[in-house]
Amino acid sequence: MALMTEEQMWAFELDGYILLPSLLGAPAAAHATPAALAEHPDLLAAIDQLAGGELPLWHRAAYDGTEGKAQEFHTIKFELDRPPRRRTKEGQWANDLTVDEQRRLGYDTTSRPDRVCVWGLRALWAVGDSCVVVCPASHKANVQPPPSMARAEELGATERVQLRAGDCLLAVATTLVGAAPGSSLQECIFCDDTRYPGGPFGHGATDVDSWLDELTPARRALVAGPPRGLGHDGRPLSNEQQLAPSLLDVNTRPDAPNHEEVWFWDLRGYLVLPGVMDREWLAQCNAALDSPFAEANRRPVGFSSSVVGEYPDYEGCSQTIAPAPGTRCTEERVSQTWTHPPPFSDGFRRMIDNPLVNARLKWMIDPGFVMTTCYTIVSRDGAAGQPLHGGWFYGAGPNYQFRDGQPRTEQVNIGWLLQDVETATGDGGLMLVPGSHKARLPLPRPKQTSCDLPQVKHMQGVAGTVIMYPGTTTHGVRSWRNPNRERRFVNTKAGPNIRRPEREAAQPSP
Ligand SMILES: O=C(O)CCC(=O)C(=O)O
Repeated sequence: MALMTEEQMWAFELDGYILLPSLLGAPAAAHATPAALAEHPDLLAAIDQLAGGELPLWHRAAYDGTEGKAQEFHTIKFELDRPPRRRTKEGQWANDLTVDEQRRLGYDTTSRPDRVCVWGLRALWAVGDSCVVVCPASHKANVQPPPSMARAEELGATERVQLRAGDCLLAVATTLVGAAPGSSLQECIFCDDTRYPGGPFGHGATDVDSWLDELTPARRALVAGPPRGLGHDGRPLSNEQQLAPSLLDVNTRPDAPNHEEVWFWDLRGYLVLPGVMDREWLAQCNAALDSPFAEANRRPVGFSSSVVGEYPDYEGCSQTIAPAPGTRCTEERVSQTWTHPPPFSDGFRRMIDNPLVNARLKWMIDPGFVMTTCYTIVSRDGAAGQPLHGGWFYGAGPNYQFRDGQPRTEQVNIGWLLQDVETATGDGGLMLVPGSHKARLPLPRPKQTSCDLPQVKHMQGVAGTVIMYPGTTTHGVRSWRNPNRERRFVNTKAGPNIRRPEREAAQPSP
């Protein structure tokens, strides 16, 4: 098996799965025994490259520089967690998504600051031509439970991956995956061998500890644990009970956040709200932008090195973000749109207190959020876009976390579409890398070409749509190529109310 490329490693970390094509020919796949599939050397090599390796043990006691004391390493090794089996259920997630399963086989970004630990992997071998429905980035989901596969597809949270017989889809064990109808899949689940050492296909056997039998049932339950998934009172625990208290669990008010929306936001790092602006409101903003006042206040955005980089003439730069060939046509903006006098600013000031947007900002940031900025982009045909930026690899900035059962971020960008955006007609505009608000690896291509990675999504939509995303979701702008209409997009931003206190006037000393 060839070495995984940087792009494949990045994609696996971002989306929690990878397709390993043609590991076997179709006839060999159809006749392979389950054991042969589980032990296929190319599959094991891929697992080792994506999740294996050596963990340095950075304990002072193990390595304090004393002569003769060597740094100790732990070699990560995966073994079959259970017997391989044929996936017979179609149209449903394959994952047993109890919290217990997540802890045991999950994707762990918090144990170590220096790396991610993958505790479990799921290989789906196509023994005949198949299709797997995947929910990218669900290996990092913080919100339980996920919608059914059909609903997740409706929400646009899934991808369909076509497999030819002999291909193998390798996923983090907690990435949501499932067979589409007509698929023929053999499943092998692998587990990190040291996390749950136990007998073959059985873990945590405690009945060898006979001293436990001497304890009262109450003490025994506290030492050995109640049967998996049950509380100490013997009642089954729900997923929510096994998680930190969540805003979704306790909040039964009529304006409580919508569970699916919070799930989608946490998973994909954006939310699309169609129909926020009606025709009259759109007309008001567009008329303001047609006015001589707007014409006089449009300012081109200079070619900063962040756009042009080492390519002042866009040589080597992807056409996805370059200006029209032979031109240096740039984006234009009406800055600080809210601060301009009425009536120009009237339609834009309505964006400050829109109830649909603000209801979301309450749970995306916190109920004390503030609006921090507003600018309007009015780019002509041929205008350059912006390379991908945003995300914690690219400078200290707004972050994304999930704390106390709810999402938190320091900046939400709110994009207001003042006209339709369609890739087919040459429109450019906002692009996002879904799931990148939690990415742990930097983009695998230079900034002038990373916009062409297949994981980048062009955000199309009809006029009146609002697109919300944390500033830390990696984003950029496709160049605008439409002679019939210019780009009209308002960008407002909100964040927590972090204010520097006024400096106290120097007090004369008594
Ligand atoms: O113009 C856009 O759609 C995105 C603007 C942007 O990149 C930003 O606000 O950081």
